[in-house]
Amino acid sequence: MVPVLLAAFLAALPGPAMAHGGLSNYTVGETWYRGYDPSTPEEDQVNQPWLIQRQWSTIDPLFTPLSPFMACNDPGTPPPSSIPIPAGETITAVYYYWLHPVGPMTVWLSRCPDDGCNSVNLTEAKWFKIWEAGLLEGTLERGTWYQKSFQRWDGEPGLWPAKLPEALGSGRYMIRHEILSLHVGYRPQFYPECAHLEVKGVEGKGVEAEVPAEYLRVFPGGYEQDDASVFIDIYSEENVNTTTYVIPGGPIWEGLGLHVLDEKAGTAKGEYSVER
Ligand SMILES: *[C@@H]1O[C@H](CO)[C@@H](O)[C@H](O)[C@H]1NC(C)=O
Ligand SMILES: *[C@@H]1O[C@H](CO)[C@@H](O)[C@H](O)[C@H]1NC(C)=O
Ligand SMILES: *[C@@H]1O[C@H](CO)[C@@H](O)[C@H](O)[C@H]1NC(C)=O
Ligand SMILES: [Cu+2]
Repeated sequence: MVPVLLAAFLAALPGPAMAHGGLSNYTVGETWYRGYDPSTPEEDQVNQPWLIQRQWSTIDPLFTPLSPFMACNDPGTPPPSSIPIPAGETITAVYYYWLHPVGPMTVWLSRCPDDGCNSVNLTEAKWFKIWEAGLLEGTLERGTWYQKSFQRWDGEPGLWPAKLPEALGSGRYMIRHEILSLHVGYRPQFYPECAHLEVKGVEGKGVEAEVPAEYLRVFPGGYEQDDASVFIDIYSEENVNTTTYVIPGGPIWEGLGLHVLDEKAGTAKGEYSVER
């Protein structure tokens, strides 16, 4: 009886509620940029001039930080276009039906060579973190994670704004959004997606060229297989009173000049009005 009721309950939930998820669209100011959609045919999307996001084939997560697709998901094929954006501007990632509540969210940038991002070997790309948010208050299990404030059950889009450093050099970049969901003990779920950016910033190289090596990460490899922030059971007895959580991937380099704490305090909803 119980399984039947459960099935009926789940069937009654809106569309993708059973599923996992991913980053659907981006906005910069009033402009929408459509991302890849794994639920519509590949041939309608790859090589389309509007595509600015690397291809991801499924809303399912990667279950290990050693996945060869940790950088930009599977298959991570590059798009034909990129999002034009000034340095210092905010880019907002748009998700629909993000339903997981626990774990950190991070945003990363990687500068591409002058000939663009398409030839980049993703497993060698060096990324620096520009945004992060984890546990905002309370304990690991019962407290509030930014991811929980980002969760939307009502079909409205979840909005995730992040500001680019103001002193970036003009050029091509990849931006990588990663949600790490920790609602299953010792079974992390990684949801990375990448888009291509054409940044108008300072001439030539900017602050990105100065990021110290210890702040750069490659994926896979950016998180250790035994990272205690990745392999964690938030429900364990030893964690029952734990109110701190170290976001994996190292800190954000202060030299980037980002006001990270202000952004962390912000809420994931209601900051922008969105036309769907
Ligand atoms: C947002 O993404 C969805 C899914 O990829 C797509 O169907 C929709 O057209 C996008 N919205 C806009 C305004 O581009
Ligand atoms: C990408 O880089 C990895 C690691 O250096 C290397 O093993 C692999 O052969 C490279 N792939 C291509 C297509 O060059
Ligand atoms: C958690 O806190 C409660 C209340 O202070 C205490 O009784 C309990 O022993 C603590 N448990 C652990 C594992 O620290
Ligand atoms: Cu999921």
